[in-house]
Amino acid sequence: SKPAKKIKEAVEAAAGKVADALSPDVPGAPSSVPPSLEEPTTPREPLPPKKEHGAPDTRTPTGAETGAPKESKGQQGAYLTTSQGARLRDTDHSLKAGPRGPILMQDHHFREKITHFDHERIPERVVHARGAGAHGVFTGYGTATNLCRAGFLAKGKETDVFVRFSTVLGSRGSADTVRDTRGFATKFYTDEGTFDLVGNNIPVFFIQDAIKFPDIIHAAKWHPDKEIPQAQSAHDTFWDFVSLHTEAQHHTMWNMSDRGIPRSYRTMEGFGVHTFRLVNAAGETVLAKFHWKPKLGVHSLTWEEAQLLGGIDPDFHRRDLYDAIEAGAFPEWELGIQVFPDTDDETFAGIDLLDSTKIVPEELAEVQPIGKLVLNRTPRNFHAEVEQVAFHLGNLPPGIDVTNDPLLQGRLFSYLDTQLTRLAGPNFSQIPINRPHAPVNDMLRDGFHQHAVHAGVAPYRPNSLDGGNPFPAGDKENAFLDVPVRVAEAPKVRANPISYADHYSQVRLFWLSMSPVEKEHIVRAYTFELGKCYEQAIKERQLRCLANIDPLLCEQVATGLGLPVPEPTEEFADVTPSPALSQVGKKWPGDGRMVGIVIDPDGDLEGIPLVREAIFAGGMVPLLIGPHGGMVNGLPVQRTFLTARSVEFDALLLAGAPAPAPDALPSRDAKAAAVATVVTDPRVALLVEECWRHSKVIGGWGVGASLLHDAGVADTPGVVTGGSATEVFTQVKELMSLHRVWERFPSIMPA
Ligand code: HDD
Repeated sequence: SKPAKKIKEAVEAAAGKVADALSPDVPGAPSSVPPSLEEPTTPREPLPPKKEHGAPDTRTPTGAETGAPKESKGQQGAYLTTSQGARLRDTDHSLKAGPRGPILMQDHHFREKITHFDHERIPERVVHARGAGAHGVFTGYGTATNLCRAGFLAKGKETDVFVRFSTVLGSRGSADTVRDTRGFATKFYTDEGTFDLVGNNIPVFFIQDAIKFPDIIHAAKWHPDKEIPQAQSAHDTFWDFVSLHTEAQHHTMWNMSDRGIPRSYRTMEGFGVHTFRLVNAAGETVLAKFHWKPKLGVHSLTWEEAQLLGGIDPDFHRRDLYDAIEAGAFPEWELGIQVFPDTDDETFAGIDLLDSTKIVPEELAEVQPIGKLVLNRTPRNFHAEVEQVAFHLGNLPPGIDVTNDPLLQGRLFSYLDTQLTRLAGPNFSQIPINRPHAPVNDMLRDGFHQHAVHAGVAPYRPNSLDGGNPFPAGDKENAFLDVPVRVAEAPKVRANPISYADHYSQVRLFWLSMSPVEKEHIVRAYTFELGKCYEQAIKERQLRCLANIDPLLCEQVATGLGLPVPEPTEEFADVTPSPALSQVGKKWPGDGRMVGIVIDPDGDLEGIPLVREAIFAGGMVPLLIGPHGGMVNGLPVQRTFLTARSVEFDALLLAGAPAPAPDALPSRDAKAAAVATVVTDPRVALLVEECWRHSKVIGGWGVGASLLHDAGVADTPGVVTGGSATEVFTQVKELMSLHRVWERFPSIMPA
């Protein structure tokens, strides 16, 4: 690898004039001399403002400051007022000409209340409309300081952050658990200016050039005539596009894998996707890709769970994030970087680092941890924080710069632009959640919703009236550095580099890196999604793409669709699988996982208090499921047989085997399920059946164990029946660290 570029001299030459102007003798000693004939070269006090320039220095607290203490969550003050502070006598009756008369135009309170309500909504994001957010803290490890001068990466340095997770395709009110990419956008409020790392849970993208973004989104969102389907990729226009525009095949395979249906935001990886350029204090540069690694590991739902949750709890991911934080199981990620030498061709191991449809396998470039993120505070007001937060890739601190990736370059335009409509004007960075924590001294003025009352008379440069302020900073003042990389002398063209034409090698790499059970899921996902398409030609065209990825994959999906298997049109690339891409086969902590415990008055409930303690001690949450609410034999019930559904639990314990209640779901289906499995309450039978099918760990003792024996599952992998309540849970906990009992998931795929 070539040595990193030395660019300090170039920068110093450019910044020399400024650095001289800000020589150390002068700052900190501003004078109040009147403007001279010359342009000031050193900062000094502006002229004193005219009296009428003075702005009110006290404000009515709005409660909108994000740093305000949690206690001020409720309404403020004892008395209701108008927006102008006048106390109100009545807000329940409009002012009318007599009790039966029409409303009077003069009812200002009525008009103010209704007008404001009429305008409560803002346009949803054009993509990533559905999301959830949380506050937290990032702590630098100091391991990146030799590569990157950004202060927030220094050892032990703590920086406030706000993270917004999202789905891409659905509207604001759509379900959380749909098959889709997830957004993972982080705002670091660093002392040197805000850094927005706007990434996804998938490290590659559908397109190589930002100019194609409207195309992929128009294809992937609902059909324009009927606005269906909502938040789905299982429809004709999506598959029409990705089968014609084959650079999308890599991202599509990730979508069809388990990564498309995460178990929780807490169990997702995050990726900055693009390659960035890092600059250290000596002005040396490297190229780097950002990775977020979740402490809990990467885990997913099963497809059936995801579908059930769409109806049972469309807010599943949002709820899971907030419940975990409020229970003290703070979600954690490590930020890591893959580092590459900043060579002229911007490639590594033959991989084009400017092509966002390619990864660099971790086996080729290790992910080096550089800091830790902990989310520890839920939003106080969803609209103020999660809805109004505005990310932008151009928000970079000194030490991190962009590259020429054409996807990144286009994003630099789009994110600023979109907020103008969404947040109604150019002053969105003054909204509390978007305010930098670094001091701001810009010359941006006026515009809709201007909240700042700017003093001074000279928001322009050069000036003499405001003492020449503000001055550009130089290297010594840690100014942002646009790395003076060489822009190739090349003709102006609408074209891609040759390397961008490889659309299949890394899709094959991903497929071959999967375990058998993950391959099985991918086959089922393609078969399901293409099975939902109407146009035969689209299915056949996508099969032709699969034929270029892997013959077994193609054959399996074609069989499921009942279509012939096409021949590949390209040679298979010779790729080395990357084990790091597989989610299966490791052990993980159980923080924040849900353990359902079925109890009934005739069950063996003696061990329950100890088991609950052990579950809490493991950082998990026990939920007692009883025949009715309130208490059962002195134990508090959190879910009833009516409100519980298996999808909420990561594991199930049975301390009882309640007899069928006469009023239990008197539907034919429920009765059939009970008969088909075992004689107990059909809703409990369904819990066991689904947990077993979804490869979750199940344990039982006493009559609970008998139920599992009667149901014929006691001797299957991941079902624990021997011993006391606490002995059963100890084994259950150990099995849960593998996430699921994948041996129970049928797969015909070879390893
Ligand atoms: Fe984007 C939002 C991630 C390509 C245009 N994008 C948005 C969000 C995330 C991403 C996480 C939600 C931010 C939030 O929570 O407010 N986008 C990505 C990633 C991409 C990507 C990882 C590729 C590597 N995006 C991309 C392109 C364009 C956009 C190529 C346009 C040319 N994205 C937008 C947008 C959004 C947005 C229209 C909608 C709302 C917003 O920006 O603030 O500007």
